[in-house]
Amino acid sequence: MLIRRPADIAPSEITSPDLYRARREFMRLSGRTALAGAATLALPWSAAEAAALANVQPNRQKIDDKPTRLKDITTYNNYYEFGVDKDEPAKNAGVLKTRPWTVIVDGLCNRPRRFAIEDLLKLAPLEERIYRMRCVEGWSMVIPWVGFPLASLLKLVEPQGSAKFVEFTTLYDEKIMPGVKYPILDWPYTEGLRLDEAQHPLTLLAVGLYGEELLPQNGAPIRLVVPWKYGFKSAKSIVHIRLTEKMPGTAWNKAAANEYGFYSNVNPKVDHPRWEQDTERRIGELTKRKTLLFNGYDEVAPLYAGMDLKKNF
Ligand SMILES: Nc1nc2c(c(=O)[nH]1)N[C@H]1C(S)=C(S)[C@@H](COP(=O)(O)O)O[C@H]1N2
Ligand SMILES: [Mo]
Repeated sequence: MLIRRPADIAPSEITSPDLYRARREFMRLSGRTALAGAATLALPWSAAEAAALANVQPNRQKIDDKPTRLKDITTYNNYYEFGVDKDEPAKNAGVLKTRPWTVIVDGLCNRPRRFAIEDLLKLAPLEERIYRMRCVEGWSMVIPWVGFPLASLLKLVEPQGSAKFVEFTTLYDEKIMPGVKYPILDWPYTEGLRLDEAQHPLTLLAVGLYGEELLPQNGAPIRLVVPWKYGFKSAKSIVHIRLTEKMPGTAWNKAAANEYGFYSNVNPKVDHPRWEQDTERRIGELTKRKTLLFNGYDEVAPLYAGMDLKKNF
C-alpha cells in the first residue's frame, strides 16, 4: 500500500508490524494480493475512490495499542438494526446498498447541501487514525480507521452562530433491517454532539478500516467515530446531519435516560446503573485493563472545563 509520509512523522508511527501483518491477513482472507483489487469487493469503490484510499495519510497520533484483529472488528459488532447479537450484523448487513448514497447536511447553516458519497470521499484527504473504541458494555477494541475530520464537512456548510449541536440520523430501511421491527430503540437510530465536540480534530467520519472500504456491519458507507465517548455515539450508515440550537434527542438516551446520557464520555468514575465502568475487556485479551477517563484522549478535557461530569454523564 502506498502511503504518503509527511516529514514530521517517525517511520515507527506509520505502519506498525502488527498493522502490516493485519493488512496482510486481510489480503489473505479476502483472497487478494494488492490493494488494486479493491474493485473486486462486494461493494466496489470506483477506481478514483480506490486511488484515494491508496493515498491515505498515516495516523499522526502515536498509539501503543495493538490493533484488534480484522476478523474481530468485522464479526463482533453492535448494529441493532441488523440484529442484537454480536454476530448478526456480519450475517445480515450484507444486503445494505451503499451506492447511490446521499448525506443531507442542513439545519442552522448558510450552505445546506446534499452530498453524494462520491463527493464525501473527495472532500478531504483520507487519513488513517488508529483509535481505541470503548463500548458502554465493557469491551474495547483498537481500530485503524480510514476517514476525514467531521470538521472539514461542517466548515463547507458554514454553521450559523445559533448552531450549538449536531444531530446524526442513520439509515432506516425495514425492508433490509430485521432488527427495526423490535421497539428496542426509537428508530431511526439518532445521535448527537455539541458543535464544539463535532468540530474537534479527533472526531472522524470513517469510510474505511484497515486500509479498505468499510463493511456494512461497521456502518458503511460512512459512520461517525468519536473515540473519547462510548461506542454508541459513533452512529453508523449516516444519512442526515443537522445543525440545531437545542440539544437533540438521541436513540439510547430516549430509550433509557438514566443509563445513557447525552455526553456519554468514557469515564471510569461514572458507573452504568447496572455495571461498573472502571475496567474493560480488550477483545483478544484475557485479562481486564483499566478504563481511562475520556478513553485516554486527554486532549478533549478542555471541552468540559467547569462541567460536572457526573451530572453531565
Ligand atoms: N446505526 C447504528 N449505529 C451504531 C449502533 C447501532 O446499533 N446502530 N451501535 C453502536 C454501538 S453500541 C457501538 S459499540 C458501535 C460499534 O461499532 P463497530 O461494530 O464498528 O465496532 O457502533 C455504534 N453505532
Ligand atoms: Mo456499544
